[in-house]
Amino acid sequence: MKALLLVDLQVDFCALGALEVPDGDAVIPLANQLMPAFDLVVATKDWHPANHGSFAANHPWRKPGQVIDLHGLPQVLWPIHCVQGSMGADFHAALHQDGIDAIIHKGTDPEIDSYSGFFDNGQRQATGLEGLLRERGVEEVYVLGLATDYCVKYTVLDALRLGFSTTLLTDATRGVELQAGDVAAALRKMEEAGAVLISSDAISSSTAP
Ligand code: VGL
Ligand code: ZN
Repeated sequence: MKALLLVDLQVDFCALGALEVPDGDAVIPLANQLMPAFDLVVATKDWHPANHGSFAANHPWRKPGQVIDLHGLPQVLWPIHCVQGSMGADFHAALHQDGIDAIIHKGTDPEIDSYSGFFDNGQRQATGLEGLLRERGVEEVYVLGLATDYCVKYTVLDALRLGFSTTLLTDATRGVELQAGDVAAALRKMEEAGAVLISSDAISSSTAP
């Protein structure tokens, strides 16, 4: 069984969003096109409480982009984004939500961030994504979404670590690129860990009727 993982296709990561990923909107039509080719489609949502520790605004005199120690883990500080129930946390309006079989929420604990769709950044709490995939007999996962150098990267690395055969759809992901070269480094790291990197047209054409 093959699953498609849609990582954080939310308003705040798209154009004019609070944590805008450059050209992030470009992945939405690709997600829509790919969904019907999979047995299972799971979407993750970054889903933070307003007091989340990853928000610079929750730390006096801190600014987005700075790194702090958050309960023992290095934490990049971000603008307030994807607050539970806010419009910024909604899926992008053009995403075909009918094609989504399950939604996994992450980043709900104010004390720790969760870039991966599988576990928090300390690998302490599972989100339920692994259980869902195992229950449905999924062995292969295909990943797309936002952002390449954060949530996509850690989702891919965890999927590989858990033994899923993992493919990144490179044209259907965009990065934050806080530092120049972050996206290239993330791609390299995923490939070194065993991910297959392909362009999404390889899927659409091989599964077309
Ligand atoms: C993300 C930064 C903070 C992501 C989420 O989806 O990549 N990045 N929260
Ligand atoms: Zn976040």
